[in-house]
Amino acid sequence: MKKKDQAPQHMLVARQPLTGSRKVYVPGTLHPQMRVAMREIALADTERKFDFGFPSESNPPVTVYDTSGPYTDPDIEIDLKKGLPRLREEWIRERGDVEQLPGTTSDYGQQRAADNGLDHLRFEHIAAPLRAKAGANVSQMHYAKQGLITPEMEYIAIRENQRFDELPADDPLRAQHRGHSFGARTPQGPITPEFVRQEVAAGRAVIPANINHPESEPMIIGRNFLVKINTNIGNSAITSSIEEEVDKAVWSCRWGGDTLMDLSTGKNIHETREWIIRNCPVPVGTVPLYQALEKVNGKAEDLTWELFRDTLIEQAEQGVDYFTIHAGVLLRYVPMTAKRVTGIVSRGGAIMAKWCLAHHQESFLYTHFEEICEIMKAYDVAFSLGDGLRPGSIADANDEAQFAELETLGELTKIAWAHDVQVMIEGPGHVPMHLIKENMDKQLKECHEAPFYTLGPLTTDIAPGYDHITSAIGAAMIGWFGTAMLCYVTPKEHLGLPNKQDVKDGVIAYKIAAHAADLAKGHPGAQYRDNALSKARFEFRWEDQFNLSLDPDTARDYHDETLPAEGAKVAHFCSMCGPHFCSMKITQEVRDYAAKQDLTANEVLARGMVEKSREFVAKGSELYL
Ligand code: IRN
Ligand code: FE2
Repeated sequence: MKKKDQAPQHMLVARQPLTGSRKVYVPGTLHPQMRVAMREIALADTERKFDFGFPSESNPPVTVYDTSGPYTDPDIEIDLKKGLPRLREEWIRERGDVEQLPGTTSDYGQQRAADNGLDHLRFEHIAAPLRAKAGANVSQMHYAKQGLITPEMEYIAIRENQRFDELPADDPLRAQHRGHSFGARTPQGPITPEFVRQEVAAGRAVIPANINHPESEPMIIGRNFLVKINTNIGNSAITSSIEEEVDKAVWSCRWGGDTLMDLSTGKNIHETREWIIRNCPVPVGTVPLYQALEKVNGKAEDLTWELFRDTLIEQAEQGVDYFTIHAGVLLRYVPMTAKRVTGIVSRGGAIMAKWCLAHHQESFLYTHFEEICEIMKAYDVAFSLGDGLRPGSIADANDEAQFAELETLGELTKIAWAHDVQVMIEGPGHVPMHLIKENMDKQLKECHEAPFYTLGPLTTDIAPGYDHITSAIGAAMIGWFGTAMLCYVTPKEHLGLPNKQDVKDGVIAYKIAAHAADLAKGHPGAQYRDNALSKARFEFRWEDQFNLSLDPDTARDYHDETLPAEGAKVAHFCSMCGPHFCSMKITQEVRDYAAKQDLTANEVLARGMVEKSREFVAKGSELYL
């Protein structure tokens, strides 16, 4: 047996907290047994290096949203063969509307593993899956519409607030710009559990929370909340092992991935997914059509509704939280793509287009949509209605095929909502900047404000190797306009399967886009971290500047490349300008000097007092440490 196929029992996943950070837990009020995980970044005191008699002041820690799960809590033991602690299991059972199925989640998978001689890939502790009792609907939307605030909803409210609501009103770091939210109802005060409930009931937000994925920490996708990012991982037939995929999953959560899609298409699809779901602290999505296609050996025309249905149930029982379903690719839309530069670039879209043409029939995803809803509500799987006709090039952006499909997705949204099934809508693709806004406006209108979830969009086609950047530009814009979740793109897009470094680069690029959008929307609390980091930067608290950043390791490495000495971490300059040209150092000296003289800094500059400035220069050079 090849080494590659060995079970990842002793796999090394990143376990240590991010530097300067520790895990903190905030208890619930409605549900006091609940503990909401967050990350707290400790900061150093502000010390005045100039001898003007100013006292040092302390800087309280900054709390930030944390997607890394139990991996960054050194007190929690993790065994990848057993999976993560089952955080939501009790909440789910206490609702009294589920039953345990006979057998294990993965009778199918276990059998397949045995047949293929892959016994070592069997997951050790698979609980029997849960399903809604006959006639019950276990979706968060169903509960929300009934007026019920679930523990998941309270968890989310606390999590979104990031303890910002606990800060004193006069905390100077709370100062923020007003923001412009293009009609989103970005709350100005703290987010309440009741607000979460209302947004889910109205279909404006989605909580992906399959009852068979109790390991995941509740999160919300909606334009009145923090903008989220999705990461894609998954092996293909050609490369990558289970071990690498689980490692990438944990890695993407570490850097801020809010949800994760397993897009595996190769062998061992079921086993790979089992390992990922059991060890994943964020919701997991899939495109079930990929596995269905594997089952018919890649022949799209051999797909049937029955085979697809069984695949949905198999994955729902395993705990997949949302399904990309390309139900908007209708037979009559396929010819609209004929004159495109890049035709159909969606894998799922292309498979369905081929099926429709081969049978000259309407897509079974469309004709059986109500039956799909029945499956979704028995496990609380959310729809992510796929954009099978998204543009794959700048030339094809906003064309007839794309918008025809969007209209159909709006029609399907209404059907899903009638079943109390949660829905988000997938969007493009490749779109130049001036055509982006139209996408958001049309989506809100056609899809009745269901959350938009977009792939980028890439704002130009000419930078393969850098498509995390071409797309983060579009993602920041569309996030600002109201997109709820941004699907990351890695530097390997169009070129190959991403490795760990690509995953991290993609995540960070998208965290930047999402946060930039939160700032522009005026999301309460978003600017606090910028204020804290800028203060640290201005005060030459280098470690704090690193630790408050999205990627402390890279920030530190870059700094240390030129100034590796420990002493440089308190120095009042960096190698960019050197000691004598640091604008921030000079500004601080001006301020301190002025305060000493009882003048404002402006007055010092405006008066141009020759004598004073001579004295200042002389004194400054003496004072510099
Ligand atoms: C997101 C928005 N539009 C597409 N996506 C993602 O693309 C989707 O969530 C899934 O991860 C992947 C599906 O790709 P195909 O099958 O449409 O190419
Ligand atoms: Fe593309």
